[in-house]
Amino acid sequence: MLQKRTSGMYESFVRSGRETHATHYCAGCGHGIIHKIVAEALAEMGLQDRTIMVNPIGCSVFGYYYWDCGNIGAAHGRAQAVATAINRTLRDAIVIAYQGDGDLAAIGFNNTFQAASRGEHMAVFFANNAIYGMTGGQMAPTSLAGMRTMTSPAGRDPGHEGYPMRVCEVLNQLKAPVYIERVSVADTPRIMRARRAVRKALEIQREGKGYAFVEFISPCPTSVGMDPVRASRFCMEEMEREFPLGCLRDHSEEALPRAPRASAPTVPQFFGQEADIETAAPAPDPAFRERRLKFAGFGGQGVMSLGVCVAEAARMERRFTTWFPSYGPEQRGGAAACSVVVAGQAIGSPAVDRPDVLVCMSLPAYERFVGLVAPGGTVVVDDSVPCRVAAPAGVRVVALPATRLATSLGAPKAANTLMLAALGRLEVTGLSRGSLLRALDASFRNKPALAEKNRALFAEAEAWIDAHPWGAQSE
Ligand SMILES: Cc1ncc(C[n+]2csc(CCOP(=O)(O)OP(=O)(O)O)c2C)c(N)n1
Repeated sequence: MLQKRTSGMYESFVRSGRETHATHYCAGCGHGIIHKIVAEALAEMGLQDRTIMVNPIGCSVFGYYYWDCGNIGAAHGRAQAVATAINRTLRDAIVIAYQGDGDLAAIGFNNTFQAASRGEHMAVFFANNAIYGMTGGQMAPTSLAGMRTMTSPAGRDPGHEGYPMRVCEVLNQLKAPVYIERVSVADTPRIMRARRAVRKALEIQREGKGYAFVEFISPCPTSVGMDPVRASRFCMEEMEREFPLGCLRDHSEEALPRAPRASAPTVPQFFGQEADIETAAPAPDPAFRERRLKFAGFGGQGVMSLGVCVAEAARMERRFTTWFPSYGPEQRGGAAACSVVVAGQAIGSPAVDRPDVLVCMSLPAYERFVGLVAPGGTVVVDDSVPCRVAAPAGVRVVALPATRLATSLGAPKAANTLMLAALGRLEVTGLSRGSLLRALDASFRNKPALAEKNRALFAEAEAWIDAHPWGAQSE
């Protein structure tokens, strides 16, 4: 049966255009076997069209040349973080993270542990060959005591390098995982057992029951410096002593399928509960043009709360929104920036690399971000900032005397409120003046005197803006 071609794999592997029917794996490598049994299971269970495989770094990085399903690459060790994002966005997808021991148990261990602890809905296939294969045989967390590797030429010394890490046993301390099993692909009976484990893990995904982890003891003849037969014996005799095979946990009977996503998820409010603020879920509106905004300045200038106000106004209008802060190391005076996205549908990433709108309250902020503004975008800058760096072509720059005006009105710390008014007048947020003002009010809900003062400042800023048409200031 294992000799048969499976439709879970492509017919040819066009990796380099030379040998399209051969794999890039060395003779006797376990990765090829695991690829095959995973592909077979996907095809036979009819899951290919729903599956997204996440391949991080290691010998299996080219998984996408083999598995005929969705594939996404991840940075070294980050497969389960990426798998988490996919699975939370595409809830019907079957998500698989396929990782080696260096990837999963060294650089990526925290990702592994946290995803397992959260009980993310994914199948993790962990190829443990006790060594870093791709990079030429360095010691891995799972290298055996006494094992010679490139970085432990005298043999792994537990007193110096620690003991081999038993990942299944560590994960078995956690509450959330549904299924944890260690199998091997070192000989045919073991491969048959491994096939069952793969199907079990995928079954758990199909039923939406949670986190399933399968470790494969897998030979790496090249890096352990043995021929394929000896490398398989090494797996069965030495590795299995350290990593006993078997099922550590199977809660698949008791585990409940995950509940469908609530049609109206509760929305956290940026400024806490308040009776007159609606808490309704965002209303999808694909026609709404997504706005990506960046607010930047020094800590203490209020750029963070300015971003929060815009996000809160968006929430009040039942837009989808994110607010994503980025702090410098100091709380006061250091660089501070935040990104806000206002959208009519679910937001893929809260990071704003190419803002449509940039609000700058300091020179370093201006110089750092102005070049990133998207064509057709707008920069609103405090006029104390000398704009020596030109904005990209097609980007309008508007200078507002926010700090000067706020100071002359007796509220030097409220320059951010003036910026908010400017955003309203410029109509660059896609949000109404009323919502911006209500969000501003909400931000001072426990300080009525300040709320009133800021409402007045907002109006003063608008009056100033109306008296100084933007056209005259644009570049
Ligand atoms: C951030 C980063 N650090 C280091 C590397 C180098 N690197 C590539 S693969 C690898 C280890 C892979 O070993 P493992 O996860 O055990 O997979 P195998 O190749 O044995 O299947 C390392 C350290 C990298 N690509 N990226």
